[in-house]
Amino acid sequence: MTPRITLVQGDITRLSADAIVNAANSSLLGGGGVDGAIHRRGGPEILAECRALRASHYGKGLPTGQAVATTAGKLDARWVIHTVGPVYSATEDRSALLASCYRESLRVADELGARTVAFPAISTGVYRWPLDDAARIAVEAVRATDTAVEEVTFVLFDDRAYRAFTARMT
Ligand code: AR6
Repeated sequence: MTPRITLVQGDITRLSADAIVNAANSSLLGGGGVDGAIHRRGGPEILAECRALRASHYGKGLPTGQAVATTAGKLDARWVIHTVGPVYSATEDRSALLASCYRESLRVADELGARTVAFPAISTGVYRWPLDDAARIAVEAVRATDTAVEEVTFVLFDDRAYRAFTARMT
């Protein structure tokens, strides 16, 4: 099955879902953007689990395009799924890695038994991926994934991102 897709404009840390996806970096130790917001609102429990995951599995960091889950701390969710988007490159096509973030996050969601998953627009902030292209890759990747997840919500922080995703939904 492929999930139903919903678009919402707003702050992903205010959303309620089984799993909320974080646009993390490979250190798993937090950062700015949506990553900073998730750790701030979710509280220290999330970082503690990230540190433990680093120690047990990801000493060299979580590779780009992969995903891993922790508790959601104080967020209104059961899990946070951390994925590492690629930094945009104008000279190298990294779109398979961006698609992999969505596919791998949904695979982890399936392992957890999550039925509702919220995604931010991965790589479109600090990692500079052009919004229109990122929206196309995100929607195509979710539509191409066979998953038991029933609903995917893209939570777009601003109007520009919301419009870019809306344009890809037709
Ligand atoms: N809710 C939803 N979307 C948000 C929120 C929020 N609270 N805050 C920002 N966005 P970014 P990246 C949007 O930079 O490009 C971090 O430092 C934002 O407007 O968060 O994947 C990590 O630690 C943009 O559209 O993630 C990494 O080092 C989108 O989320 C690096 O940034 C993604 O922007 C990852 O860069």
